[in-house]
Amino acid sequence: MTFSPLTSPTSSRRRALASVAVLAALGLGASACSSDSGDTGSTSEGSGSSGDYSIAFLPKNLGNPYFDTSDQAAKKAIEGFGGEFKEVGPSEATADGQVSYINTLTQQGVNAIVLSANDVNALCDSLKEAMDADIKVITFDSDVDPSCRDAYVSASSTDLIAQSQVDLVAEQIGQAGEVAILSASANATNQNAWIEAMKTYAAQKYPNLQIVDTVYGDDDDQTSFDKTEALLSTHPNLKGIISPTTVGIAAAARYLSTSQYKGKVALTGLGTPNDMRQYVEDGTVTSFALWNPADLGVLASYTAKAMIDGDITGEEGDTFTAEGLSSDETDFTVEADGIVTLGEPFVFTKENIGQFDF
Ligand code: RAM
Repeated sequence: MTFSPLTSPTSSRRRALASVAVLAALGLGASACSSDSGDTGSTSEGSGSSGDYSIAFLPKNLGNPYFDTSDQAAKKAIEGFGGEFKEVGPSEATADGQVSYINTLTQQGVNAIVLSANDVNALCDSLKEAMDADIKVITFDSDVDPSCRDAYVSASSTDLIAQSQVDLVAEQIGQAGEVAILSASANATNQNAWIEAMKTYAAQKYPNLQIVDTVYGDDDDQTSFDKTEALLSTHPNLKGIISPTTVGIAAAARYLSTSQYKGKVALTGLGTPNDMRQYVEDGTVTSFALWNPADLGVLASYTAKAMIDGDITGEEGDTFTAEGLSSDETDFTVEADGIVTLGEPFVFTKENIGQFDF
């Protein structure tokens, strides 16, 4: 599947993107009230009738625009098929913060938990308890060990995500020089897989490009900003930064935009068009990549539904359908290790960024 609506604008894409924008403007799915798990995060209850589809989304952290977009789209999809959407999550992107929510959701007896994991192993005990209680466990965006979930909904392949970011930075720095990585949290499964693949690919394809450092901004805006400043003073010859996180790249762009490094040190990675627009327009950033986080939320919702319905079990070759993706794609097949893949990363530039609103 490709992210075709982004490459060739159609009225259906415009409608899909417009609906995301309207939901965002209304603030749906982003309301905060006190949680019953004792964490400092929050809960957002959906209003649909529960049926058999009581589905809880657990992002890495709340207040992250990427997850706001995916979870708002999930809410719409789940309520569209008669289910009840709920979003819970910690304020900081830590595994500890997620465990208490998983335990609470298990006690509540939801039908499915859909989570983006802050750690590959640390959530496993609580997720296995959830599965033992007949709760379907779907990871999306960031996986856990395959033994601790039923299926993983991935934005794209690890290699494609890694290669697109390395190619972008290589193109911007003339394929040579020092590059550093500003990641999310140190244990994030998705970023760690992408970083490993980036290092392998860069060493093979760009022998004169050296990845000299990896630092962690914890998907926290201020920490990411401070780590960018520190990177630039630690590595005076740095030519480029890759930040494979929407929070990190936005904070790094903000730092660079008013610094002496603007236009001299390249910045790319994974960002949302809305976060990055001003930095593309002011020349701080040339290009960056992502997929549509709303589509990821919708696909994860339909994966949960298919699993609750017993249409799929996570076995390779299982097929199911999803509705409402911006690509008009409907048919999906479970791959090896219970993986469902959305599509390919898309590159945003000054020329196309105006077409997107998420
Ligand atoms: C941040 C999170 C998320 C990642 C995106 C690209 O929002 O770390 O897990 O997929 O960036």
